[in-house]
Order: sequence, then C-alpha cells, then structure tokens
Amino acid sequence: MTNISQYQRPGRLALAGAVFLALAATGVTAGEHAHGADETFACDCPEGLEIVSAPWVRMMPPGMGSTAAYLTLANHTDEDVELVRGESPVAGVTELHDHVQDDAGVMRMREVEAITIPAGGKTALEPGGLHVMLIDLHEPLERDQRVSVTLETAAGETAGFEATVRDGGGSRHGHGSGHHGH
Ligand SMILES: [Cu+2]
Repeated sequence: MTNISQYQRPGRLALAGAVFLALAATGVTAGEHAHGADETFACDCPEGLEIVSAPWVRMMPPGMGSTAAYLTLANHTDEDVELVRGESPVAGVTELHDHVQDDAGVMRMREVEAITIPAGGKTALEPGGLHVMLIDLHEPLERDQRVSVTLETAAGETAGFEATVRDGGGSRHGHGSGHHGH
C-alpha cells in the first residue's frame, strides 16, 4: 500500500482512498487491460452489475473545467438497470450525458435522465456517445490520476469505481471538439 501517494494527494479524498484500498484488496489493476470485452474491472457494484472495460477519464487541455468518464457496464440480472445519477469528488457537478444529432446534423451532448443497461446486456459509455460528465473540476486532472466515480441506480444502489485519466486519442469527436456548453 506504499503507492497510494502516487495516485492520491494525502488527505484529499477519503472516498477515493477507500475505493483504492478495495481495488488493491481484490488484486485487480484497473486500467491496464484494453483488450477483452468480457474482462471485468474492479467495481463496488450491485449484484449482477459488472464493469467490462477499463474506466477512463479524458485528459483535457489546461484551462478546461470539465471532462468526461467512460466505461462499459454489463448487466447479468434479468431486469434492466437504470443509472440515474453520478458523483465524483473531483467535480462540483456530475451529470449523465449523451450525444444527439441536432437539426443541422451537428452532434451535441445533452444531459439524460437515465442510462439504461438492459437485462442480460451491456451499455458502453464512450466518446461520441453516452458519458459521465464531470463539470466544475476542483483542480486540473493529471495524466494517470485515478478518479473516483460513483453511479447511482434508480433502485438507489451505487456502483463505485476508479477511472484513470488518459488521452482520448483525439481522432473521434466528442469532448475534444470544443463545444462545451458548461
Ligand atoms: Cu457531456
């Protein structure tokens, strides 16, 4: 456990620290595996819900006050799971967003009331589509920083995980295209 300080500023995020401890305890190293759609990643998730892609947060240029988190969730239960809320200690406001095409054919993001993970299915949060919007960042995020994110279901259960800050590649539109309305 000597490496916590590499990822967390001491004393800053008790919740993030707790999640990190949980990650370490399970022996899962999230963020190291980009392959394998059915590989699972550490999550303090409700029964039947799993994270099946490495959660990540887009590294933004200096001065950008918001960014987004991405991951793929699998629902192994026989009922749809609806995510209705998000929270992160790094952001003043956390929202669930999607991208939709406007009348002029331009993709714009907007807040959605829920993100559904269908029974027996998967839902991908990825650039250009669904995402967890992190708004009013308290401090600029640093590359490889681990960001604690908690999602809440309509049933009031929570899915807590850590996402690693990394570059988004830049080839796909989305949060890198400068249309932030926040
Ligand atoms: Cu957004």
